[in-house]
Amino acid sequence: MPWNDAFECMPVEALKKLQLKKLKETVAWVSEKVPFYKNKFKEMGIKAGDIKSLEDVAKLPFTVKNDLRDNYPFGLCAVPLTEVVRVHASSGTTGKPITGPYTAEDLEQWIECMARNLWAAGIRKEDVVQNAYGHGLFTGGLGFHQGANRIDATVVPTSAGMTERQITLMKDFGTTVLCCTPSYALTIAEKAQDMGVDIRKLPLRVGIFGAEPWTTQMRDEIEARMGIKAMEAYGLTELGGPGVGFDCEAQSGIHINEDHYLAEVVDPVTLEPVPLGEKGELIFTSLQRRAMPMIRYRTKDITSLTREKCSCGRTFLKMNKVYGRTDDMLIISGVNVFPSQIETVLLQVEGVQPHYLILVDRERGAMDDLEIWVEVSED
Ligand code: DLL
Repeated sequence: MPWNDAFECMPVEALKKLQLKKLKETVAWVSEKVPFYKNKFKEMGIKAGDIKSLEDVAKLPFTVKNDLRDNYPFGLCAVPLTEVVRVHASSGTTGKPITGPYTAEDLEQWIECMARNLWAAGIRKEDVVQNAYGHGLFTGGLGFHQGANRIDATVVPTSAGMTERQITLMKDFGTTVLCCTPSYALTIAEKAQDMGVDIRKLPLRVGIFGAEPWTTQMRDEIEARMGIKAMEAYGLTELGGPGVGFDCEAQSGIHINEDHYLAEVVDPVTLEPVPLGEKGELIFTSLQRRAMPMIRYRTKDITSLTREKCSCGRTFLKMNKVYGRTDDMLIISGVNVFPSQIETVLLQVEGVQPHYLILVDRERGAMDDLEIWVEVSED
């Protein structure tokens, strides 16, 4: 049974009606409160009343990371700072960070979404949750902390790093759940091996991993090495951090919290919507966030959406694993290549560790040289 079946299992028609109501409210809210959107809507001749169906979202302008940078720190806020109770941020690769402000209601919504994520991974009051996501401006640490609190589990906020200590505490405290990035999970697994600790023999039974792209091959690797079930968390600072999507026991896609986020996939070049099932760039409109709502935010994440009936009973759309980012894509001799495709092939080779380096050399003019350096296992 989901954490909140009234929403998570809502019949699709009712869910769409709810989304439309919330979309209208959000559009009205930003056109009144955020000069950036007010001006954009004016330029494009859009009025809040023009939104009559969910498809009308396509009439709205996109928002991109640069819009957040240009309006740093609080230019896109729809409320005065006195109404903001928390600010998270993510470091951009260049220049100013991206800010993520929350009102008290936004925080409550986030906690609810995180509780759904943890609950779907089978976490209950009896669990000991070692939270090795970074605590601080990054949304992972506090997001998981509050979600685990909401379901009354025991939280151990180790934060990321000090890997030996992670393993010692995992043993001493009888940790049953590990939350961290998938790459850090592998670092922990390797360190445990060096320390002569067999994680598979510890009480650890599930991990909730996210914050970076990882393939199903990597998930299998983590599950085998740690003897756990590896579950997923997806989200981004601009939309409130983790809690945008999570996978369930079926592990067949990431359910999007559709009562809070309206998802679309568009062709990254033409920006035209693509049908369900086709790959493209994932776009989100927040439906309830009030401090800094986002209209058609371009995530740059490449994936596809499906609305198949899920064995868990949830009706929420599922997104496939993030295939790559439009900005990670390499073009090798004219062919689009994502690092995840290389990873999928590498991890089928026996003796290869999931650590690799991709070198693209263009010194030979028209010919691209692609070299892959891999790490091999000790034996
Ligand atoms: O990574 C929030 C988060 C924390 C998600 C903990 C999950 C767990 P940012 O630092 O703003 O926020 O980075 C967001 O990370 O656009 C994706 O490219 C990537 N990402 C996040 N989750 C996943 C995932 C957090 N499950 C960016 N799979 C996003 C693939 C992911 N990529």
